Amino acid sequence: MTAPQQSGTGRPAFPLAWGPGGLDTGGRPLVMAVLNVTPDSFYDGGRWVDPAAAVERGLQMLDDGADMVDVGGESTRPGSHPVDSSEELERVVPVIEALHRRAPEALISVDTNKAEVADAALDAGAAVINDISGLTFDPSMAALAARRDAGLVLMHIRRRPAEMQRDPAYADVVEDVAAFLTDALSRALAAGVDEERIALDPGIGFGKTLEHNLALINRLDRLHRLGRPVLAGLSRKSFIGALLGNEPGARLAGSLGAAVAAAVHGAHLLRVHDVKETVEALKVAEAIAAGTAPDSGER
Ligand code: HH2
Repeated sequence: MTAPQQSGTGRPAFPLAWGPGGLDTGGRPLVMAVLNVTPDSFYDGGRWVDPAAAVERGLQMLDDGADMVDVGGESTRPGSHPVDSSEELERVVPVIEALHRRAPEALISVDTNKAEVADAALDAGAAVINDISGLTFDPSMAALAARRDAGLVLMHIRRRPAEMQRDPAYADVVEDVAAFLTDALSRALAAGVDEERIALDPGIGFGKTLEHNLALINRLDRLHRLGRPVLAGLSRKSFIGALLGNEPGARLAGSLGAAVAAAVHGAHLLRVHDVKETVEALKVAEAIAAGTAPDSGER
């Protein structure tokens, strides 16, 4: 096996076959833009429930430099309960369809843990399934991802969102999450999903204390041993509020600090609400880590 290429911040680059040309995980972390078409997401809930507004928001985030847009129709914030698949379908399908029509080359993922919703989202133009349950909530998800040749994010979660923040405990959070993701990856491969279509995510905030979240972000590089790109969702999450004593609306600076730290510690992709600001922060961090500007010429 040839050694994977290293980026400026020392991440090994793994091939990621999402979209027609695949994604380059060898440069600065790629940006997955969050587009929640829900009434109750912890930060953008209620803002994009009108499908036309959601589509404009998606196009704006692509213009701002997003590498892909992640459309979600069910909040999985701590304490949340699942919505019916019919409701989730009604929320996400029209938005994915219209976004795909307006920007046919854009890479779209669907944030769902239900195979039925994922299937319809793929028909509507999504190419990636972002499953926050790491294939544990819906027994048909792995086979669906394989049959549809979809990209797949496998995320770690402990229990269900409704009860995940009740006394989270691990023997060793970094090793326990790595073991969960190793298992999820094996199940995906056994179902026939192409390895190059899979990314892994430690699930920041999903059944974790502040200490657990910090340890996981600090050791994102541990997941490189699984041989797949690492995605992290840190944007405006409560661990930032716990550190700064502020509400989601005031967590932009904290989120940018977290994004840069995650890049340094090994994230290949970041799931964010604030695309333009994050892309700029990552470009600067990456250039400094590489010690050279991506194009020549001093400014
Ligand atoms: N976090 C959220 C939702 N989906 N997917 C991945 N892969 N990783 C994450 O960390 C992640 C995720 C929660 O954030 P958000 O979508 O903004 O909120 P809500 O669940 O309230 O809709």
